[in-house]
Amino acid sequence: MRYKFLPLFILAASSQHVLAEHVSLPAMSVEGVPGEATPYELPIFAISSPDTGDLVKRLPGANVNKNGPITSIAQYRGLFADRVNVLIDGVRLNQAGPNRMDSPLSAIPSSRLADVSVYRGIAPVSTGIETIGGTMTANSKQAEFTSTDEFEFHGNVNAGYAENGNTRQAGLLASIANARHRFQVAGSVDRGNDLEFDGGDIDPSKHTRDTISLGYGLQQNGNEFSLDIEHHDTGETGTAALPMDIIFARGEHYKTSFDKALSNGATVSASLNYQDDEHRMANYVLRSPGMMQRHADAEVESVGYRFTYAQNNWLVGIDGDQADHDTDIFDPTNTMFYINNFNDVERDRYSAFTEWSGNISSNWKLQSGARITYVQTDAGEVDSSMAMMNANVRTLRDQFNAADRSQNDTLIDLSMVFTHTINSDIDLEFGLARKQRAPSYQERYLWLPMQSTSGLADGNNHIGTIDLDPETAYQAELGLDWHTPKAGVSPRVFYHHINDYIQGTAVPSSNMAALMVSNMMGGDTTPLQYNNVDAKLYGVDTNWFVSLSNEWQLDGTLSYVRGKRRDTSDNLYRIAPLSARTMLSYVQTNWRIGFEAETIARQNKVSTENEEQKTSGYAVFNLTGNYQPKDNVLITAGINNLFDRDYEDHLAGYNRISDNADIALGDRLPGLGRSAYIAANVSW
Ligand SMILES: [Cu+2]
Repeated sequence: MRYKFLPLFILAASSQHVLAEHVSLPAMSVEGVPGEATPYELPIFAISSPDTGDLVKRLPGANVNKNGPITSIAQYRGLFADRVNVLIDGVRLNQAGPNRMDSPLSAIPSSRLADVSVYRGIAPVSTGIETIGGTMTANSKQAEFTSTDEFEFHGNVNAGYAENGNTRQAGLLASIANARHRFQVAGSVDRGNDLEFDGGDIDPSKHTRDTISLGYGLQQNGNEFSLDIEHHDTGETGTAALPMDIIFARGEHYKTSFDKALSNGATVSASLNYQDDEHRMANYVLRSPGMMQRHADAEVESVGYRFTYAQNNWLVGIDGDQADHDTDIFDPTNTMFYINNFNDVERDRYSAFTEWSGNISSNWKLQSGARITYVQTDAGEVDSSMAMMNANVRTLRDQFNAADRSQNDTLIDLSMVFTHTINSDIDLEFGLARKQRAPSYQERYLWLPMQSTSGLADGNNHIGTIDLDPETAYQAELGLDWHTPKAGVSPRVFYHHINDYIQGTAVPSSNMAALMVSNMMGGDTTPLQYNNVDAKLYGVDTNWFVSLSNEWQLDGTLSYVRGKRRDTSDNLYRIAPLSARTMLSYVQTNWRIGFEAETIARQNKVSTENEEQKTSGYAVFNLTGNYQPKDNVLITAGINNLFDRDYEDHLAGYNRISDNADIALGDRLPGLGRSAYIAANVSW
């Protein structure tokens, strides 16, 4: 059962009917609202953007760091990038790009999306390895088995247009299935020109992306087998907050899984996935290069696996993955030039977990888990053509190549979440956890001062520290779910105490070679070096709804997080400001209109270490409507940023383009201007 706020409940019921395959419309009576489900799933919304990140932003406590139109990096309660475990169709993807240009959320276009969700608060250990910043999931639409031997043809097609950037998107799912076999094909096309704001154009912010996938499923006597192959291809796409733009990011993902129900009531599951991705980025195709033309070629190859055994209240499993990364930088005007940015980098994880969940008394529930993980990282020797002429590059290269680059970490995660039912309307939740994360390969192996920083986009050159320690977070959570048919609210208060938090700190003056090279590479005289520091994050987030009458509904979310260093008086970098979404809806059986306010506070608690700029508060208003002329047809339309408000999203990066006529170099990138959109969704 899902906790849908009343207006959204109806919207979700109607749109899900359209989105799901041949499922009869759920009854619309609302008698008692079930408690909040785990994970908290977002009712599917009018899709006005190709970016799944724009839906993630609607989850309580969640936000996205946006380095480009389809390069959203998930943020949850102030932690982002490698700290948040994002599962796309159940798989944690690795990124070819050392700056997350191919972020996990970019792998799933909104036109193919079935749902996005977040495990609110402490993520169960079974949801992944390294879940220090929680777990989010995004799943694509899947065809279903039918109930007879007869093969049936079903499908879903949707297409949308948004005025801003002349954005076009379409997605398709078609299937032939009976009760035993399921064949499906899915695909999508996304195109968009440079986006506009009240003061001009955001250059470059065009995007292009195609995906296609083939899937087969077999079910028989309680056993289920599936095989999916996905090809995705992002073409020239702007990332104005980063030093280069995407030329392409493409590859194949393979996934197979097998589930078997045993006669003793247990279930065994096994899955295996493989990905092979390649990526090129350049600073001279979608922007003018300034002094130096550069492009970089990056690739990742990875294998992941998972076996679980579930019986009664117990779940035990082993899982892991192994990833190989390479990135090289070139100069198109000088074939002799090269830099091994990352050479033959490996990051392998081996993990085992156990989880127990169930009732410990009539009104107390417990979900508890423990996980142990062994992380092994290593990097090959590096070189650069610059080492011949430049003694400092030579020094950094020789130091790196002489160092012991092979590193091992053992991580232990523990979690306990108690839910206490006070009465049918009120649940209390209390959780405690210890979660760990091993350093990323960028944090360890970035040997030359550069900006390959997993999408930080702070403009600072960074260098790695090979022997960094893992981060250890102690997390506490207190929550309330109050839910009646007429109103509901589910606030959560949280505190994270993080030891050895990994953050760039000033490169010491003793490291002359790094300081000199940093000055040469983009003129950053104050580069940062990844270091273990101490941090804390705390805050509150909630969703809520009130049904004012049969037709008028009010609902929203509110998210607040404060992130601070504990070893200095500084703040953490790129923390979402206090944000609220409030929607007033008028709901009828087959149509609905909503008026939404996004109110965002200023962010003046910024990181001095990362030279972060403050932002002002603002409010943006959106108008949205749905109309369902027939059971299987849904039309959505609306206008985002109705009053064409000019604003700066604190989580957008800074403009890195010197030849942008409308935005100064180093200014924060503006939020999108007004955009009217329309989309249609048809199922059969
Ligand atoms: Cu890239």
